[in-house]
Amino acid sequence: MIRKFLDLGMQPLANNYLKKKDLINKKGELFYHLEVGFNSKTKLISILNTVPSKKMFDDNYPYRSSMSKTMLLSFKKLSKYLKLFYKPNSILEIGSNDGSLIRNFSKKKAICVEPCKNVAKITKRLGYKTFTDFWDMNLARKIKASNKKKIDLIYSSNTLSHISNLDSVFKSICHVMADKGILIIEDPSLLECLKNVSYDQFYNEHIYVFSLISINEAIKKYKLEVFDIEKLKTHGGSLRYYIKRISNKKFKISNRVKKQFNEELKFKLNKYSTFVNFRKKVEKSKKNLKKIFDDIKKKNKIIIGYGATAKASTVLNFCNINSETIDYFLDTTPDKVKKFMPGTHIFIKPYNKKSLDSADYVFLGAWNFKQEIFKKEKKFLKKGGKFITHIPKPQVI
Ligand code: JHZ
Repeated sequence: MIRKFLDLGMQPLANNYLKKKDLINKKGELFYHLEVGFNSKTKLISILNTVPSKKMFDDNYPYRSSMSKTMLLSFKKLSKYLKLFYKPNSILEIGSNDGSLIRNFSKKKAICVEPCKNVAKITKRLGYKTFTDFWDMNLARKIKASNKKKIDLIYSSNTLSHISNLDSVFKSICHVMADKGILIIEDPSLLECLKNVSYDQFYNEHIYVFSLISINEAIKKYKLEVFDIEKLKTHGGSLRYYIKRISNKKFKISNRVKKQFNEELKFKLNKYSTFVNFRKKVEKSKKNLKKIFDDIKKKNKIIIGYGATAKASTVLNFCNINSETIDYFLDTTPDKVKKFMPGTHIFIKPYNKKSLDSADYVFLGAWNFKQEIFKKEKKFLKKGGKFITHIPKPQVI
């Protein structure tokens, strides 16, 4: 049974950046009710009203994983380790985006899956075999038919949590994965999300926010198990799950798996009451963030946003903060700039080094890249510029 614990209000699609003509015509902006619930049987945390995949991941999808050095470095490091340790003869990436990970592998060994045609074009152009379909059994059959052997290594980061039918996800993976193959998935960690009060991890694309407990429940009926786990700093704290078939005795279950289980149980991620407490923290966070913005605006200071993220869209729409408070956002993504933030209609300017000169305060939309951004914006900080963040609690830094 799914019990609701959080209501983040009516929200626009978090990656639906608007053109000027969309604002004038008041067209093209779809809203949905963002509610989040806990399934007491599966221990899965999910949004309650899903938006059809085709509406979210269309052929104008703007997100590019290569926009952050942190992510490129993380993918490079992982690729090196995988090649050295697992020596895969074949690798399949589900949700390959602009190829930030797959570029580290040989074109002969790799297969990409990316449903957004505009994004898939990038890996195709680079010479990688790319399927522009959603991940399901039909595609798994198509891939199996086009390959002589089953796949050694399947990798998916920030994608499986975006697919509502998890049974189809894992069944399709089992269909193409070799008996001794491994599956590695990477997604934001529910534990870190709760610790950081990062309620902005819940939005239309994040249908689930996984924990080890819930992943384990979801995969066991497919005779799969997690044999290792890595805690990552990326995306505000993620977990990288190493999964194998239970029948594959080549790898032992690492102590790290037990440790993570115990940590999650200690935090009571298997109990509804934990999430009710979380809701109270979210309400407090909203109140305090609004107060920070109000106090700054009373002093007639200029606030801009940094990183037009899906998360920022969720926070601002939930807290009713719009273009009256934030003058504009800065972003490096070509498909986001010169457009308007969903719902709040804050303009997005292309980033350039001088962009921060006119701002007194900068709202950290990409708070998950705080270190990378602070390093880049030393000059702004040195001259007394301040950042506003809501993670782990609303504050001015
Ligand atoms: P970032 C997206 O979420 C959507 P978002 C998706 N659902 C998901 O799960 C995650 O990604 C993985 C910009 N930026 O990664 C680039 C700068 O401008 O936090 C991006 O637009 N300058 C698939 O949108 C944004 O910030 C910089 O120096 O919440 C970061 O978006 C840096 C570092 C980033 O994901």
